[in-house]
Amino acid sequence: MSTEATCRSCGGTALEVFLSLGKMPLPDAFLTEEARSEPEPRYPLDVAVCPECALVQILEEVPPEKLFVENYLYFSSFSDALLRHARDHAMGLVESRRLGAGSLVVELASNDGYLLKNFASAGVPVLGIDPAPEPARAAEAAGVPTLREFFGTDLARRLVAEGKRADVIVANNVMAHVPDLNGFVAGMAVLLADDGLITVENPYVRDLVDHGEFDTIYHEHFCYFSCTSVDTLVRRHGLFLNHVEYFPDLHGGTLRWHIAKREEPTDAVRGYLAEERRRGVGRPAFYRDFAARVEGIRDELVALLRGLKDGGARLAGYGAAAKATILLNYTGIGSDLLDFIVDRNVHKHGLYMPGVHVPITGPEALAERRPDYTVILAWNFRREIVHQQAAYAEQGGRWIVPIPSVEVV
Ligand code: JHZ
Ligand code: ZN
Repeated sequence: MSTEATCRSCGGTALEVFLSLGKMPLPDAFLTEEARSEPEPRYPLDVAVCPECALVQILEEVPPEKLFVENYLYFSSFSDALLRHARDHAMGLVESRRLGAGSLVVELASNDGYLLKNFASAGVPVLGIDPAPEPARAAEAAGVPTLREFFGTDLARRLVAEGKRADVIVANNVMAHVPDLNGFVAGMAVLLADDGLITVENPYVRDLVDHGEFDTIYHEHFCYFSCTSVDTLVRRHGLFLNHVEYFPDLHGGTLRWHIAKREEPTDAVRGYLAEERRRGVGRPAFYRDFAARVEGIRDELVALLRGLKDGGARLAGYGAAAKATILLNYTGIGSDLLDFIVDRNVHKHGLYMPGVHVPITGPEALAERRPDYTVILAWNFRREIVHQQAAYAEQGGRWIVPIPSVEVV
């Protein structure tokens, strides 16, 4: 299906839609008890690829204030695996970039300070930028100075006028969150010192497709990246994609792109770009069977849960993640099947899942209420969750993993 929309990166007009998930509620718009009786806004969720620059993107543009200021209770620090990943990244940068008291590290979408606190305790000056009030407050409390703003060219110019230039800019899971993608990248180019380094992490769109990760498509994520689309995007702003690292277990498969003002590509970058050309990651054909595979996952999961429920089993979910909102609303799995959802994030306790209104509570409910089956909705943390909840399985509880394929563990 073609559309009227223009590409967020190159402005091209030949976008091809390959998946429509229907009208979805905002993924982090958890509801209070009282709000459950009020109508919830829903927005169409259609995903397209731009054959001109390879960028995958959604068509709908919900204002970022609605997504990240009014409705955002995501705190990075509730995953031990993610904290380890962040610490390793920070310590690696301190060493490889020889950072010290005269350096400046800026993180865009610094959340609760999960990453920058590592630089701060190594004596490296930091600046966090994040518009989400609750996580930013936690960052300040952790000793991470945080500007509560959206990042773009204007803010970058203001910081430079104050005499600030970044030796390192880190942008983890945020480049997908900005409607004005070019303004965001241009801003990074303005703020970066001439010999500085930008690292950007995001889930890899190749893995999203290969592993059927349809539930990571939601209104907070305007774009879904490959090396090809990132390379084209940053070049437009005088920046170069020089290196790539792959973390297969992080958020369903994450790439970390190293970007700088001088062109010095490693073999890793050349290898990824060649492989993406070979597989046609920038071409519509790569995405054409995705919708049918997503429907297959949906039908299989619904049939499994219905069958178990009809047989008298009690079911629950683990992980009130943004992706859980999409999985539940797209499949129609609600309170008729799941009694409750547990999550370690205390800010979500007592609230209800958007759209389907399943109640959210703490992980101790698994031991107390002993559901027969628990669907791991935060399947990206499957390993960490199963390990942490070993007692649940020892007491006879079973796990169901929906993605990359429906599996009873
Ligand atoms: P998690 C978030 O998406 C939001 P979400 C955001 N839009 C984004 O881009 C991606 O991350 C990258 C909980 N949990 O991280 C914490 C436990 O309870 O997959 C979270 O609520 N126990 C910024 O929301 C949820 O699960 C645990 O042991 O889809 C996971 O959400 C662990 C590890 C997590 O992201
Ligand atoms: Zn494009």
